[in-house]
Amino acid sequence: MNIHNQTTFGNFSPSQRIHVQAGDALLIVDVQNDFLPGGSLAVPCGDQVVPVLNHYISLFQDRALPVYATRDWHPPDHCSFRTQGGPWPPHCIAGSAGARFASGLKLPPSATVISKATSAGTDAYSGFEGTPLDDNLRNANVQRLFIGGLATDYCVLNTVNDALQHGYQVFLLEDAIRAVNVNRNDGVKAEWAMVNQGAIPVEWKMLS
Ligand code: VGL
Ligand code: ZN
Repeated sequence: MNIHNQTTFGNFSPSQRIHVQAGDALLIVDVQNDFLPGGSLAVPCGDQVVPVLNHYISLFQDRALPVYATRDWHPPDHCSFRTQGGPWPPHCIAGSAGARFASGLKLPPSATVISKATSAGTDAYSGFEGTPLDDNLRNANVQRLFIGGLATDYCVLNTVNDALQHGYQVFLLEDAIRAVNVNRNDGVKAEWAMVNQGAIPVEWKMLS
């Protein structure tokens, strides 16, 4: 089933092309080694988002539009770790190899990096939680966000929902997200939840 066959989204019909323009920004969520196959919290097929995101990066770079990248950046005793009673294996420990952006991700030098969940006692699945992301976007006059990355059912979901709450128009890059799927269908459920909140699902071929 392809979400694009279902309906229209707000003012957009799925056949319409979306012109990437001033006021737009690319927001890449947590494309870090620990979330890729072989990492400590591997997202199935998480590596597949990398080449697709590189296409989006090129498009935004070519138009001199801003690129933002969030990263999970935990202390070694973070509350989300099983060692501390949390749900996850230790992952994305600040400064570790696992916390580095995927080596194949062609982040431009001008990209703004946003670190999140940096203190032991609080988790943050959203790139807006406890970070300067909203201020940065406002200062850059960003109105529309094109969001992709990992993982669909956690940090992408929460970042997209917060972006909508903050008043941004959100385009969800459906070909550049992958889910953890702790429970079967968590990923598709998350996609529907984001669309239900107002995110517009797009894929590479729809942009111009
Ligand atoms: C994430 C689980 C734990 C994510 C971060 O980036 O989606 N998932 N920490
Ligand atoms: Zn985490």
